[in-house]
Amino acid sequence: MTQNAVVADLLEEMADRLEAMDVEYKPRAYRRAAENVRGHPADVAGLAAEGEATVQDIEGVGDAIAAKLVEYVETGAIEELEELRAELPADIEALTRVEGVGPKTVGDLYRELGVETLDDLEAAAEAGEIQEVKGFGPKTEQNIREGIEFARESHGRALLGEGRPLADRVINHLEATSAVERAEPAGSLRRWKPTVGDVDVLVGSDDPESVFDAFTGWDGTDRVIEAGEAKASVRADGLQIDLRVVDPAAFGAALQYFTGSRDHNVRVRNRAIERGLTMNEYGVFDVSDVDEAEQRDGETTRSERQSREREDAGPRAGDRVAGAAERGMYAAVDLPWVPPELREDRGEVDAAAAGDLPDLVEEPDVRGDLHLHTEWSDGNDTVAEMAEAAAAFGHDYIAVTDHATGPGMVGGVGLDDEELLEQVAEVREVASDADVALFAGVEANIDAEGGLSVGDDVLDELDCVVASPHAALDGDGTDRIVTAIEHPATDIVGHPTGRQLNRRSGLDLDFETVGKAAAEAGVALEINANPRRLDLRGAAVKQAVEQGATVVVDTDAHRPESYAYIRYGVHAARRGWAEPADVLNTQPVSGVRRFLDG
Ligand code: DGT
Ligand code: CA
Ligand code: CA
Ligand code: ZN
Repeated sequence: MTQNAVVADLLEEMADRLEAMDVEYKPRAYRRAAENVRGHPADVAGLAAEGEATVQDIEGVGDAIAAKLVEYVETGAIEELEELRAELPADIEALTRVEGVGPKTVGDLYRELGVETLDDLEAAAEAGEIQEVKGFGPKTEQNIREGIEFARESHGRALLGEGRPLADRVINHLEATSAVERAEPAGSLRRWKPTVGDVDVLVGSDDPESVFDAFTGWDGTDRVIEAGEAKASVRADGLQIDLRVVDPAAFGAALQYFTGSRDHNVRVRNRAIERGLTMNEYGVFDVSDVDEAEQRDGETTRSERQSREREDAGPRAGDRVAGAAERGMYAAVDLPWVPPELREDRGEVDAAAAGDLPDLVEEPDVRGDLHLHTEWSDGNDTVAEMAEAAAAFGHDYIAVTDHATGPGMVGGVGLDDEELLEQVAEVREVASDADVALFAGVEANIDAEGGLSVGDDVLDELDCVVASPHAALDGDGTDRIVTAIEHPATDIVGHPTGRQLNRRSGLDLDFETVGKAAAEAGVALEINANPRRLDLRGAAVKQAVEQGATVVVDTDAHRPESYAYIRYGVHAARRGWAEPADVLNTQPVSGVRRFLDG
């Protein structure tokens, strides 16, 4: 997104929210300004930096809106917008994707029924509550109900954090069916990609019919989309699940094929071709006695590949040399098994061939969580409760890192310097009698210049300083983040890009530069495991770790249940080729203390 589009989106959100609050005239003015900003040839943020007078040259931008644009450029936020968001905490962008639901409807349904999300809207419609609201009727309610699914789908990709639990549930159900020999997730879900197009599940069975019956009859299934001989698709929780059932003798081959990625599979298949073998979803076959024409060199065009795939789908020729186990598929082309998280064609096949695959970090390696919130800021629970829950989860240590005040913090959420010192005292007291070690910390805001929003004397009192960007999250942020890394008090950079999946792409960072700076300063780069963020993402982790940077997998938990998000972060680390030694919180508490002190 260009800067102008970002600014236009904010103005449009202002318009929507003002309209939802039944404010007159202003929404139209904001929409008109948004349209003109979007189409303006020059960089509007740059104009705004020159002052209100300059930005008023844009058609439809009067003094009030000009002041907001200048405010945004200077502070990274528009205070009135933040206030409107706090006053009407509904996901207006998602809700207005439902046909027939405009900002006014969002305002009405929030005030009358507390509807904030698509899930809330669906629940209210199912319960017949919407038709009871003044100005609404059964017809409107019915239309809303029918529009919700499309609104969800139109969003495109689902979060891994939604797809994984769904896959776990359906696989549990299938495994209880006696006809199922093996059931595994496949596709992007098995590679732990942060977003998934659908949920792919693979079953090995001699009795596909019983498996499909169990699948389409599952009580989690909302609707059967397609039910064929070898594949069925259903909709569940707003996601599509594709189930394929294969002969157990070919399960490993199908698992390898349907895990992807396509580009990874092309590389592996080329090794088969080099060895006079064919490789497809049914196995690896030695065709040297069967069909000379099948043997080609590694360079194949896309259309050749596609025509071969069509042939492969037919009867299998030659002797099957692998197929039941996935490991055997790789062994047949002289490779060790490649963990699914690495199968993105980022050099993993060459590394495997050279015996250089990383020894990836695993979920049980993680011993603590260094970024979480309590009721001191916007968390749900006390310090003592979060400590107790961490011990129950199996952690050895946590850092309590509530928000500090500063840019991006709304409605008095963050702690000022005095409150931070009070909290340190409480953390020390809880620590004296807890089953986990506690670090007293803060999540400080990184301002537009890379400075931290907490006084230096207070930072000195804290064990663990997480510095995070919360506002002005677009454009190149490399200098800003490097400045924050170089602040002597910074221990961890939290969610370094500030991205939110499906919502905003966050800062552009040069991860080589950031990784090098972090390595030099002894600062850890966070892999925020919250499934809405997964920030840093795998590719960025790989670049940073190659520069010698340490990463840390944190959940940013605001309640005890969120400690379980850690697995998404660990798999993001694995997508970044991280080994245990690259990850700060695989260390025992003594090692972490040394890192934080250093
Ligand atoms: P997604 O669903 O968009 O998140 O991404 P994937 O990777 O799960 O893609 P999907 O669901 O279309 O297919 C699952 C895997 O199956 C994919 O990673 C590779 C494999 N696959 C599916 N269709 C083809 C194909 O026509 N050719 C090749 N080479 N592989 C395929
Ligand atoms: Ca998929
Ligand atoms: Ca699929
Ligand atoms: Zn946080």
